[in-house]
Amino acid sequence: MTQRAGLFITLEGGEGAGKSTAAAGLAAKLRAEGHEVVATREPGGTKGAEAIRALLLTTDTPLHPLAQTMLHFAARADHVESVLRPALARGAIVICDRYYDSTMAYQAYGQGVDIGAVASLIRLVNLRPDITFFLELPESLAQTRLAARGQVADRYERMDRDFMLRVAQGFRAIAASEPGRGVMVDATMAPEALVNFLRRSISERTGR
Ligand code: T5A
Repeated sequence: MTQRAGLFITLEGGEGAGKSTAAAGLAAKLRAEGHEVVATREPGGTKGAEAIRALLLTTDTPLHPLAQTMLHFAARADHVESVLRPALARGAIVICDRYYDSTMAYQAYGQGVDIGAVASLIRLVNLRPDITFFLELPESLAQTRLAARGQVADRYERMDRDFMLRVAQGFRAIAASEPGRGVMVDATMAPEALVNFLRRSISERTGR
């Protein structure tokens, strides 16, 4: 692991758990305090990675789960080397909406790709978050939120309930295996309360 001046925060969770809303609120709060914040997402965050995102999320192109895994890591490699590492080196706070725990939860736990293979790709990327917030929301509430938002369902949003339960189990297993960085979050909180909780946790864990 390379030394860095910045702080790397990731948000994880199932569909519609409120990650994007919480990430935007947290970024605004930290910026108002005077921090340089880079708010980004995966898959995506660079021109190349956004192109890969389009391929991954469309339902038009069937892709084997192992191919999806490698595409997620191809996008991630570009994002890490072009955006995340430089931002952290200059001291920024990076907030990333999904990161490699999503590949472990969705492709390994959810789609059955070998856990050891995903772990190898995580080692290859070699950039560990300082804090990962795992947002947990009962599936029925997530469905209500997504229905209210009313967008067309992508490749993963079309998966069945059992898949979503395996993904949730994956996130819980990752959080339990890395208590130093993983924080489970009750995502039923209202947006403002949730952002305040995240901000307090960062302060308690890092002193920043
Ligand atoms: N994926 C991703 C993999 O399979 N492997 C990988 O390695 C990676 C990186 C990405 C998809 O790719 C998969 C996972 C995903 O399926 P995406 O569009 O980025 O696609 O999907 P999500 O990250 O799931 O984004 P969503 O927008 O669907 O969900 P969010 O970000 O969790 O939820 P958000 O904030 O958009 O909120 C959803 C709705 O709920 C409301 C919002 O206003 C919105 O309408 N809401 C709340 N309501 C009440 N209280 C709160 N606290 C609320 N927070 C949000």
